[in-house]
Order: sequence, then C-alpha cells, then structure tokens
Amino acid sequence: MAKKEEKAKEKSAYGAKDIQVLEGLEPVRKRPGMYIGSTGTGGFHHLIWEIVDNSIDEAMAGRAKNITVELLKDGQVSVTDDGAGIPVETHHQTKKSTLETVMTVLHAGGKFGGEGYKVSGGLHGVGASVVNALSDHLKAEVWRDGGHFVQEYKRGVPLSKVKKIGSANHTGTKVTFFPDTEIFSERQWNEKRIMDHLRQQAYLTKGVRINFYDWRAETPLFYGFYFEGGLLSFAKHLTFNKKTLQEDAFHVHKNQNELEVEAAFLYIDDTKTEELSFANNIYTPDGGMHLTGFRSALTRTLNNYARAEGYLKEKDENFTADDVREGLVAVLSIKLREPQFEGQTKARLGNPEARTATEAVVNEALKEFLERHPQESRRVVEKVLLTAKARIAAKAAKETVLRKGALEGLTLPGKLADCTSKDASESELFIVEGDSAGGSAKQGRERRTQAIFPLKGKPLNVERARMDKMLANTEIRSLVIAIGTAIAEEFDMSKLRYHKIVLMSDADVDGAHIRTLLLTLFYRHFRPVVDGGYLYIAQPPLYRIQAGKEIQYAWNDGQKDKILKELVNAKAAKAKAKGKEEKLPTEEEAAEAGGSEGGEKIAGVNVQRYKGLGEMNPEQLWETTMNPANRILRQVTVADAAEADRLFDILMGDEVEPRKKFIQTHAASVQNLDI
Ligand code: 28F
Repeated sequence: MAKKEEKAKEKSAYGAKDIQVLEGLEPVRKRPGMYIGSTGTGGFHHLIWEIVDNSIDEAMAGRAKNITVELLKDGQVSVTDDGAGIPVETHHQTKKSTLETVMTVLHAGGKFGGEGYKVSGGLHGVGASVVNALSDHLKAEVWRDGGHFVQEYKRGVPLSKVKKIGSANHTGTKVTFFPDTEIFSERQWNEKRIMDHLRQQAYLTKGVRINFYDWRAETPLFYGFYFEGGLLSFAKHLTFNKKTLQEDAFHVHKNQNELEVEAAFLYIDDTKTEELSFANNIYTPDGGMHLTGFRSALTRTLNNYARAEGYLKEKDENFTADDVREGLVAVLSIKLREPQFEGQTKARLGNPEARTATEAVVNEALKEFLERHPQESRRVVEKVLLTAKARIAAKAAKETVLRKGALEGLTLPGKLADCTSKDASESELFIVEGDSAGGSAKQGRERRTQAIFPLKGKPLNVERARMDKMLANTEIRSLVIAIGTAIAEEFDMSKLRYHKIVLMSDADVDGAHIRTLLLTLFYRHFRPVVDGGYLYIAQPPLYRIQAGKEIQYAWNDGQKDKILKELVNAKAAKAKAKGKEEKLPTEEEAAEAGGSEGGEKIAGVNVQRYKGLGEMNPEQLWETTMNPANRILRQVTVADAAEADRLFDILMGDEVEPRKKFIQTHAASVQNLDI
C-alpha cells in the first residue's frame, strides 16, 4: 500500500472509531454526577482524585514510588508517576493501543484490568476515561520501552493515534487535563483541599512520595508527603498536639483471607473520639463493616484483658463499645476485591467479610500488644474503667431521677413564686441563694414578669455533690420543673418558661460555690439555655452609701471611694457657700468618711457593706439588683459555664489532690471550703 493511501485509510478508520468513543463516553457527559458525584466543586476536585488513584494503584503494585501533582498557571492540572507507564501496544480485546483503551473506554480499569490490578471503588476508580470525557482537553504521556509516547484528546475523543515523540531512559505516566467549562460550574482549584487529600493518600500508601506544586501564585507552593509509618504516622499526626496515654501507638497491618487490613490507634486524655476509616483508600465517613469489626475487636479484647488482669472484678459489668471509644483516635484501612459502598452517599462499606477479617486481625494483634505494653495498657484500661463508672453512675441517676416522664404532670413547686405573665419572652426567673434573700426578692419583685426560686444553700453547699447526686436533690428537681424544659431525652427547649434565668447569690465563697454548681448544672444539662444566652448572673452592689436622704450604691471599692469623695467635696462646697470657714477635707479624711466596715456613721455619711443579699430589704434588692432600669446583669457565656464545669470537678470531684492544690493556689480568695 502506498503511504498516502495508508494515511487516508487510517483517517477514515479513525472517523468510525471516534463515533464509537463518543458513544461510549456519552453517558459520562450526560450524567456526570453518576460518575464523579457532582459537577460542583466536589466533582471538580474528584477529577484529580481519579487520576491520582491510578498512580496510587501503580504504587501499590510496587512499580511507582513518586507521584507529582501540579496546578498549572492556566488552570490545567498534571499528574505524573514513575511507574511502568501505561502499555502502548495493541490491546488484544479492543485492537487499539492499551493507552487509548484506558483513556477512552469506560470502566477500562476494572474490565481490562489484569489479575488484582485495580481495586475499583464504586464511584471511584472508574478511572481516566471519565476524567477524559469531562475534560475540554487532555494529554496522556507515557515513558516506556525507551520511548516517549503521547496521545491527546478533546472531550474524550482522540485527536490522533498514540505517537512516539522521543526517546526515554526512564518509565512513567503523565496526564495533563483541563476540565470542561461546559460541565463544571465551580472551577477553582482549592490547594488546601488537594493537599489534605494527598496527605491522606500518602498515609494510606506507606512508602509513596506525593509531591504537590501550585504554580499559580506569585511564589509557587511546594509540598511533599511521605510517611514511612503508614497509618501509624497517620494516628500520630492526628494526636500530635494532644496528651496521649500511650508512648507507642497500636499498629497492625496484615492480610487475612485475601483482604488487607491495617489499623492504628492511640488513646488521648480526653473524652473525644476520632475514627477514620477507609476502604480501598476511599474515605468511608459513615464507617461500615470494617469499622464494626474493629470496634468489636477493641471492646472484646480490652474486656478480656481487663478481666484477666483483675481490673474488672467478677461483679463488674463489661465495658461497652462506647466506653472503649472515649479518647480513642483510630485509623482503619481495608483493601478488598469488590467493595460495596452503601447508603445514600455511598459512605459506608457493606461487605460482611470486611467485618470478620478486621475483627480477627485486630483481636489477635491487640491481645499481643496489651500483653507487651503493661504500663500503657494499665493507663488505657484505667481510663476506660473511669468512663464505664461515669456511664453507670449517670445511668443510675437517670433511672432514679430522670425516668421517662418522671417530671411530667408534676405541678410547679410550692417554693416557686411564679410571675403572672405566661409569655416566656418577658418572664424572668431569679434563682436566689438563701431563704431570707428569697423572701426579700419575693416582696421586692415586679410580680407580673419576675419569678423567684429560693434555693436552700446548705444541702448543696456542704455535701460534696456529684452531678448525679445533685440531680437526685429535690431542690434541683423542683428547679428543673420550674424551668419547664425537662431534662435529658425529655429536654424540650420550646418549653422554656423564662427567657432570662438569673443566678443571684452572695458575693462570698459560698455564693461562688453555689454559682459554680448551678453553672455546671446548666452547662451539662441545659446547654441550649446557655447557648441561647438565656442565663445571667445578677450583680448586687457591695456598698450602700447614704448621705442624708440621698442613697447611692457602689459595685466595687473604686466606685465607693469616688462617691464618698464627691459627697465630702459637695458638703464642703455647701459650707463655704454659706460663709462658714471650713477647710476642704483631705484625701484621707474623705476616705475615712467611708470607714472600713459597714454601718459607720461619719460626718453624716453612712456606708454599709453588704455581706449578703439577706441584708438588703426588699426595696433595696429591687432597686439595685432586680429593677431592669438600674440593675447590672452579666450574661453567661459558654466559656464561663465551661470553666465552671472544670472547677466543679476540682471542687466537688473524688480526687482530693487537685482540690487541695486548687485551694492552696487560691487560698487568698477561697476560704471556708470543706475539703
Ligand atoms: C498520571 C496517572 O495512570 N498511571 C498508570 C499504569 C501502569 C500499568 C497500567 C497504568 C494493564 C492491562 C490495563 C504497566 N505495566 N497515572 C497513571 N500506570 N495502567 S495507569 O496498566 C493498565 C492495564 O490493561 C501497567 C504493566 N502492567 C500495568
């Protein structure tokens, strides 16, 4: 055949094939969401994941060690690996070059994949052809067999045959693409998102180096991800700024019945849990069978160990799965032949064999790990014991106090002096320390909108009340009924009876103590009340200053001194105006007029220092602390309540040492505490 003829024939043959390719990739362009999730920013980035996936597969096959991802200035992305290079010779099934087959035939990865080559991940791993179909243009380059080959495409359709354009002394594959503007609405590469993904993939594929270049900025960005330790490095990374209970992380990596299981975890000194699970390198946010297997292995093995070592006594109940999860930071990765992703968002692994394999691998390795690390095992088991204890105590408290409907149908407690308004938005509840202050508050209040709940200080104050005991306290139960929302599962914010709940206690240690208790109660059991800004602390004045008929109040010493000075000066000025010779008072005299203790009467000025709310008569209490026109209310923030919660454990917990330490360091401000 003459050269010219040959060319012409080739051209026409290509025309026919073009149509085939177009038809083959049509479903992808018609319904991109089916293949990459969406055409928004998620799907846009997914294009990179698909191409990187192929390089990762090549790394897992042991042929590639380096992967490079580059964001080019013009919006193109290129991915390069140093694997064997996609074969370019004719594929026996398609009779086209393997490179072209991989790039243009849907599901080529799975369909044409050699034994165990590609572990397809449902939505993912459908491969290069999908990216090609959704790219305005794409260029595939291969270095292999001493040659540099290239083929370019437009929206998935080859522009020519695979061509050899040079020689090569190394091997690898490079794909450069530009997503189709017709398909994607959001088209901004997010370098942070890309780096997070690449870091994650580097952890999941130990020993592979992933380089990232962002050439778009004035100063290009470069990152390299390489983790010798795989998931072990991952678990350490997740806990790097946390206090851990283990020196060595648990780590296992093993094949089990043709499934590959890798897991790593560390316990941290916290109640939080972080479990990341992956199937075929795909993140499974909703877990699934692999995570279920991991959890049962962890629960069972820790229980066995705790029993064998005598941490759990015969009478003790077993740790629950939730007990062993508190403070756990774990990463789990499984690789299997045919993963089934389930659920609305395909975010959960459904294969039952993943459960049995993971459970078996973790059971065995963890048993050995615990026996080898007795010190760390002790710390972990003791933490879990504490969690279990708290759970049992909380449950007991709930059963006795918070039984379903226990608060239902109960009438408002007799000690509550309710307001007449039924409109929560204008109603205020004052929780007042002590009966006498409670009495004054009842008399002084504005009855329509202000309700008073007098709280007996003593029982709460003296007892080293744990939260569960506290809930068992009838005072607190009455208070819960007064607030209206009920508690725990029954909690219903819409039933809140007052939009201002005001804690009113004395400005002394006992008052502070009661306030801490109440803040902790709200923080733990009425969090939405705190979050919603419905909780306040009343600020009663410290001093009452009377000069003749004029009464003023001061909330601190500075204010008091200022008022006194003004009074004395005014008096002197008045005397002068009357013509009497009287020298102006000195600073000391002015201060002296205030006296140091309440009740002194100097030069017609009376200063009273309030030791407690009880010393105020109803009018005074109204004027200074309850009247919306004059009062100061401090809105409680979540941070305030959280701090109280922390103090609560120190002040009221079982641990004597921290309480001693706390009191020693706060000795100046805290007195009369019963230790
Ligand atoms: C930038 C993206 O896609 N890398 C790839 C390879 C290597 C092989 C391969 C890929 C074989 C039978 C299809 C080479 N030598 N990077 C990549 N690297 N695909 S994709 O094979 C494709 C399959 O049908 C490869 C020997 N075996 C496999």
